[in-house]
Order: sequence, then structure tokens, then C-alpha cells
Amino acid sequence: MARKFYLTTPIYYVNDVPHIGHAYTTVLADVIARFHRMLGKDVFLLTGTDEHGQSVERAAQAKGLKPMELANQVVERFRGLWRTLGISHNDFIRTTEERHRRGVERLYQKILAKGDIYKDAYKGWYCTSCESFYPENQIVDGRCPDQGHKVDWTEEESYFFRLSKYQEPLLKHFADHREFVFPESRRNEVVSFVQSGLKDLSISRSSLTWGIPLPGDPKHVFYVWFDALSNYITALGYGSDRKNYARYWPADMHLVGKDIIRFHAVYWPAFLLSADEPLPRRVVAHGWWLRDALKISKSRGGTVDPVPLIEAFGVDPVRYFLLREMVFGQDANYSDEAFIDRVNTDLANDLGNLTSRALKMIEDYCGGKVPKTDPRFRGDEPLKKAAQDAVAGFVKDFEELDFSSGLARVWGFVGLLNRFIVQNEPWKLAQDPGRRWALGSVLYTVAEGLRIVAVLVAPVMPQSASGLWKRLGLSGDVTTASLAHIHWGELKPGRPIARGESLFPRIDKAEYLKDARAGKEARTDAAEATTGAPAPGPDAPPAPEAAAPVGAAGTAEIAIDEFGRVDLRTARIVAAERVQGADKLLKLTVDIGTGTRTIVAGIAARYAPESLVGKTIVVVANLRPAKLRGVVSQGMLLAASDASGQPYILTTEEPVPPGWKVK
Ligand code: ME8
Repeated sequence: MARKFYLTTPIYYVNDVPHIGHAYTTVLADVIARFHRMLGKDVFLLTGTDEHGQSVERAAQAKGLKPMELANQVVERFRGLWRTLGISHNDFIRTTEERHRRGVERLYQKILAKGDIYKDAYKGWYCTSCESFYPENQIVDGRCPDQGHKVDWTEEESYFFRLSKYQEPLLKHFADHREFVFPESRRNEVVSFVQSGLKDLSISRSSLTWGIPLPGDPKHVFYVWFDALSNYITALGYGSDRKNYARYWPADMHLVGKDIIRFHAVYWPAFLLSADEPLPRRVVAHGWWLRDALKISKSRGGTVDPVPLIEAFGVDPVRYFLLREMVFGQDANYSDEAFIDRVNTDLANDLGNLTSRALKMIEDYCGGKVPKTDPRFRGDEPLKKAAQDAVAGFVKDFEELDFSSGLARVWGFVGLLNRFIVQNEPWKLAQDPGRRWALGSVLYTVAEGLRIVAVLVAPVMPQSASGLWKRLGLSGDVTTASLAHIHWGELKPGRPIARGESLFPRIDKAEYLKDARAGKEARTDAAEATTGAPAPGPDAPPAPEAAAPVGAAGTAEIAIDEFGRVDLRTARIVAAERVQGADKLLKLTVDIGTGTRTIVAGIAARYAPESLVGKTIVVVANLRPAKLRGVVSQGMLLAASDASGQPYILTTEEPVPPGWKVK
């Protein structure tokens, strides 16, 4: 029987619609699932939605909806996007389903029977955005340590899980199963989190009603993470479908973003240990998609909607870009420019042109049928070897989750095929009756190389792989071909090819970027004031109303907590240069204690760049980034200005290190 492979994505909150970060995780999971199916495994891919909890309840309130109404609306957005993106999940679970409730209750009963639950009072901070409790010493300026969201003080009766009891068993598990958390950087993070001491975990809320009631005490609902994590077993029929559960559990891989590694690699295995259930084999965390150096997220804005990209360029270019551009485990920056460059270079130029050229020559010189090779032809030997290496390297890279490198290998092979055409000049062979025997061999070699490329790219770009397959005159479904048995020479001569439209049309970059740029420049040019402060974004706080009390300098008064929202920090200037084409602007590289950043400031009229290096200044560190004359400014420096607007930068009376808070 085929080996099983059970793979999960996080289940996404329905407090907002999906963005490119969710699309990335789900596409990645789909690619891994397709890859393992093509290796002959019995794959089960699960995704779904996390519908309970405070953040969903609040989002519904804000929209004047009941939580279930919001969930019913948003779940369709997720389902629709997965359909569009060609996600091949085997099940989609919603935590508001009955089958899920039954499984959660069952898991709780087992943990209760183990003696790992007790009732107490919870007092502490709660971050609704992360749906996470934080101890006092981790709170920074009223915000959570993980993502900087605002936290609320919470005091309520709660049931606790004896997490502390599992500190040593977890550490032993990490030591015995080094592969349990991947990549290594995340493993180290998890191990040191557990080593630093585990406190018991509150697993119920009594101040909330939007959740699954606790059996035996329905004043309480389950803490949303206890509820959510259980989805990985409830979807398999935990507590009701013994056979299916036994077939797929334990999961072979929980794929998550690095933001939720602690829940998956600490809390979840602790619940399972307590319930005497097997632990998942691996928890694998990818990095973040960033825009202008900030995490793309629902709450912070700067979000990227995959739908317009798919509508403009198609599904496969988006899938390819996501897999090729992000080195697994690291963060990656999204920009329209990077997207278009990647698609134009790799897809339109390299693979698309190769396909059109090869098929056109087969049409023109070989009557539109796959030609025969001549045994006298030896020029294909290096390519046969390169194809073998590309297949082996690709499979190894994908098994090791190095998708970007696996794809780079395939494109290395595509490059060889392009060079092979240039070197062999089939158009000349076609004119030379004495060398015509070699023509078929050259074109066969390229077509066979393309057949292998179609199989390799099928997990990532299933539609395009099928398109290429059909153009080569092949029957059957390339997405179910075996990656374990790719042999050179399986393309049968004599079959008619079908050239068709180009596989990947080129994107007109200038045209696409024109409108977006026009909008952005109009906003930022207006903001080139003394300090180079970006213009307020659409969701910036409103300007004070005229009736507000007036402060000393004639402006409206603000409360101390409004001032507290501005993160002022000392910073050291490490480099400075002029911004081309902008007389007033300097581009500064500043050290803000946790790393360096670029800040664009309108101080060039009074300061020579070289006079600034080494100075300690004060910057607004949490200002939304903005582009000024093509440079992204990640903050703003403080300066006083005289009546004519001349800037006088603020510095400290005594030398202080970068990163100190200014208040
Ligand atoms: O955390 N880059 O749901 P969620 C990459 N319901 N991936 C990103 C991303 C970004 N900028 N933003 C989001 C939850 N993601 C819980 C999960 S699981 C039992 C419960 C992806 O809607 C990434 O996979 O906030 C991240 O872990 C997940 O979306 C968080 O989705």
C-alpha cells in the first residue's frame, strides 16, 4: 500500500479576507501535496477556517454582523480563492462544524481524565490579534512582544492546562527528534522558549461566548487556540471515525508561518502528550512576505490582494513567483516590479520562448510531428545527463523544502535547452540536405527536454504543465505522472504536436506600473516637507477637530496615550547621500539599535551628507513607510525649523547608544 502523507495548513481566521500571505502558505502546501502524490504517496491535504474567538467576534461587531454571519461570508472568500488557485485539498474544516465540536470535547475529556486540568483565575494581558496571553514582563509599551499589537488587561475565571508538567517531556522529544521543528533557527527558538520555563496555560474564557462551550461548565468557552489546533485531528474524525484517524494520524507535516510556531511546536504536542495521542512528525515554519520591510498583515495594512494579480496575469505565474522568490524559511519582499521581472524572465523569455521556438520549428521542418532521432547523432548526450541531474536535484530539493533552489535547477536545464538550439542552429540544418539527418535529432532532443520540464513543473504550475504536455502532443494527465520514473526517450516520434498560443505572454511592465506609480508619487511628492515625512495614508488618524482644546503652540491638545503611540528612538547615522533628482532630500542609513534602516529627510539644503555621519539623532520609528522619489523611507527624523523652513536636527546632549526610547 502507498505510504500516507498527511499535510496541513493553518486554519485561517475569518476576521478578514485572505491576502497573499495566506495564499502563499496554501499554495506551498498544495505544491508539497502534489509533489508527494507524484511520488506515489497517499496524500491527505487539509485546510480550513478558524471561526471562533475574540478577534472574530470583534470584527463581526464592527460590521454589525453576528459572528456566524461574518464567518459564512468570509469562508466563501477563502474557498473561492483556493478554487481559483487550484488548491487540491482533500478536506476543508470549519471550527463551527459539529464534527469539530465533538472532537474538541473528546480531546478535552481525555486531558481532563489525565488530571491535567484545574480551575483558577486568570489575571494578565491578552492580545486579541494574536489570541494570546502574555506575562507582564513581556509587554512592551502596552503592546504584545510578538507582533506589536495592543494588549488588554484581563481578569477572569479560567480552566488551566498543566503545561508546566510537559516541559521536560517536550525537551526530550525535541532532543530525540531533531527534525520535529524545521528550520533549525525555529527549532532553536522553540527549544529556548521551553527551556526558559513553561507556565500552565489558560484554556478557557469566561468573558466570551463565541466559542465551543466547555463540557461540564458552559459558562466557559474553549480558548480559541485549544479549539483551533484540534482541527488537525477532528477533521480526520477523531473520536468518531477510528479508521480514518488511524489511516492518517500522526500528521507528517504541519505547515505554518513563523508567527504561530509556538502554538504548534509547544502547546499542541503538550495537549497530545497529555491525551496519549501520537505527536505530529514535523512542524515546518516559513518566513513572512513583507512589503516595504513590514509584514503583510490584515491589521497593519500594506496588504497585497492576490486576486487582481491572478486576474491580470493568471494563476500559474502567481504560484511560480511565490515558490521561486521566497527562500524557504526566510522572509521575502513583495513588489510588483519583482513579480513582473520574475515572470517575464523565467516564464515568458526562458520557458515560453523555448517552447514556441521549438514547436514552430517542428511545424516548419518536420510537418508538425515529433521527429525521429538518428543513431548517428551524439550531440544529445550532455543533455540526457543534465536532465537526469535536474530530476534528481529537483526531487532532493523539494523533499528538503528548498523549492526555490529546485526550481532554479529546472531553469538551469531550460537554459541548456535554449543554448543547445543556438549551438546546433536547426534553421541551418534545414537548409543543408547533407546534414538534414541531424535536424530531427536536435528538435527531438529539445521536445523531449520540454516533456521532462513539464513533469517537473507540474506540482507548481499544474495548468501550464498540462498546456505544455498537450502542445507536445502527449495524452494523459501530466499532474499524475510519476516523478520517480522519469526516463529520457519516452516521447514517441510521429505524434502531432499542437503549437497553440504562447504559454506565458510577456507582461508590459511600464504599462502595468504606470497607474500605480502615478497614484503613489502624487501622494508622496506632496509630503516632501522639511523632515521628509510621508503623507498620511488613507487610514491615518483623522486631523484634530476644530472644537478640540488648543495647546501652547496653537494646535489641538492630545492625550498622553496619543503621544505614546509615537515610537521615538535615538538613532546613529551610519551613511548619508543625496537623492538623485531631489535638491532637498538626503538618504540616510541609520542604526536604530535593532538594525539599520533607510530614512529620507528633506535637510539637504542645510547639511552636507558627510557632516552627518556619526551623529545621534531622534527618529519616529513606527511611522508607516513611504516612497520618496523612488526611495522607501522607513521613518522620519526630528528637526526644528525656523520661519523660513530651514531644518535644525535634534540630537542628544550627551552621547547615547542607538535604540533608546525618547519620551
Ligand atoms: O494565525 N507572510 O490565522 P491567520 C507569510 N487562526 N504568511 C503569512 C503572512 C505573511 N505576511 N500573513 C499570514 C491564525 N500568513 C490562526 C491559525 S492554526 C491551528 C490557527 C499565513 O488568519 C501564515 O501561514 O492569522 C500564518 O501562520 C497564517 O497565515 C496566519 O493566519
